[in-house]
This record gives sequence, structure tokens and C-alpha cells, in this order.
Amino acid sequence: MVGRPTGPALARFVSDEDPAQVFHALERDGAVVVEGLLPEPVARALRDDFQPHLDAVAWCNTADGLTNEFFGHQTKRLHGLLARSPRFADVVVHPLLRAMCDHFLAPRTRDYRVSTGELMVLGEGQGDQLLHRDADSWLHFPEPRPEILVSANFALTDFTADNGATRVVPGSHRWSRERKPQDDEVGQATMPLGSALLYSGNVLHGGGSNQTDEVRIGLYVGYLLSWLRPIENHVVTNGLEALRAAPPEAQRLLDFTESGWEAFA
Ligand SMILES: O=C(O)CCC(=O)C(=O)O
Repeated sequence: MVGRPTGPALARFVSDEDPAQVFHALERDGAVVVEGLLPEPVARALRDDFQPHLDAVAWCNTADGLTNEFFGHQTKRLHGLLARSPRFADVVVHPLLRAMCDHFLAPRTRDYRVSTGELMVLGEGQGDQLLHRDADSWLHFPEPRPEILVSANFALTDFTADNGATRVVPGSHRWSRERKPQDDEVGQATMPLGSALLYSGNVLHGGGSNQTDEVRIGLYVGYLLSWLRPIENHVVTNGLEALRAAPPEAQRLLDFTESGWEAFA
């Protein structure tokens, strides 16, 4: 079905908005869209850097049948993004993302790390992904679970209602696990190239269905309390050379550091 019914609208901001306003809405809804967080030429340049790596892998390149049930079959996922584009370091240290981590994570930790950087690519025919909470990767927290992970999904192509813009359930970061969303509670993060969906690790969301012949490319970066284990082993996925060449702040966020206990800079 093209032009699916739209659920609740996500709060939207522009990139030079007062961060306090952005974080107020993020705290309230669990997700917001920030338009133009990356200038369009930067978003295009990242996409150009990544494109040959995406072309080199098949659809459905995730590890096994079980994970494909979750990730999808018309999807490509890539990690080790610093090694594929040194520009990824600039994304990782983006001031608004750092401010988001300081706001949401700092109360619980002296430091934080990138859990994973991932290209989330949806091709023609990919269906709706199961709605899920990213922080469920660290299952052993008593509930209500505090904020342990905050993330950004950058649009490296336009995200439209028809090409798989991320589906999000505003407010669900505060729901009990038993509550299931009704159709009219599910919104969509439609946004132009360079924008980002910022979201809580506790909010229900999932990739949308791509009913077009366009490829939708999302660039995900998620930040985790430094005393939890990141999903990605950045040294293995990127290699030493790429990490050694990165600026110190990006090195630290990508866990290329001797300790997980450094105080905030
Ligand atoms: O593709 C998207 O928009 C979101 C994907 C996602 O949430 C995931 O794979 O964990």
C-alpha cells in the first residue's frame, strides 16, 4: 500500500535549534527528528564513500537465518564504518550527539562509547521490521530501565513514508512491556537527506516497508554507557590503521582507548 496512513507526528527541529528544546521533546516522546543535522553535501559524500562497500555485499547479508528474521531479507547491514569512510569520525563526534549523550547518559556514567555504527539499507520489497527497543540488547536491567543507550539514524537518502522511513511509537519509552501499540500510535520518521532521527534505547521503533524501487540508506550510531559492552568490537571491524588515524575524541568514543573509566573531557 503506497501512502500508508500516518500515525502521530514526531516533534521536528532544525539543526540550529536550542539543544535544550530538542532534548525536552526527546525526553517526553522518546524520539525526535532534527532536519539538516548533516549538511546535504556531507551526507552525499558519506553515501559516496559507503556505496562501493554496499555494492560489494548481497542483500540479506546478516549473519544467519534467525537474525534475518529480525533485520529483514531485502536489507544490507555494514559495520566498520570508520574504515570505510574517515568522515564517519565527524559523525561520531557531532556536537549535538555529544550533547545528547551528556544529557541522557552522563547521570549514570563517567563516560560513554559508541555501541555500534551501522548502515541500515532497505531495498525494494522489504517489509515492516518488528517494532523493538534497542536497549533490549542489554536485557538484565530492572524495569523501568534507565536510559542506557541513545541513538541517531541519519538519512543518507530521503526517508519517505513509502521507502521505509523508520516507524516509531512516541511515548513508548515509558510504557510497560505488556502494552502493545495500536496502528494509530505508530508514527514515521519521514525526513530529507542529512536529517536524523534521535531516539531513546527504550522507545519502540523499527524499519518501515520499502514499497518503492529506491534504496533507503540510514546511517546509525548508538552511544552506550561505557560500563556496558558495546555491540560492535570496533578494533576488529575497523582495524588498527583506521583507528590510529582517527582524531583522539573519535578514538575514545570508538573504544580505542586503554580504559573505560576516563572522565568526561
Ligand atoms: O532501518 C531502520 O530504520 C531501523 C532499523 C532498526 O531499528 C534495527 O535494525 O535495529
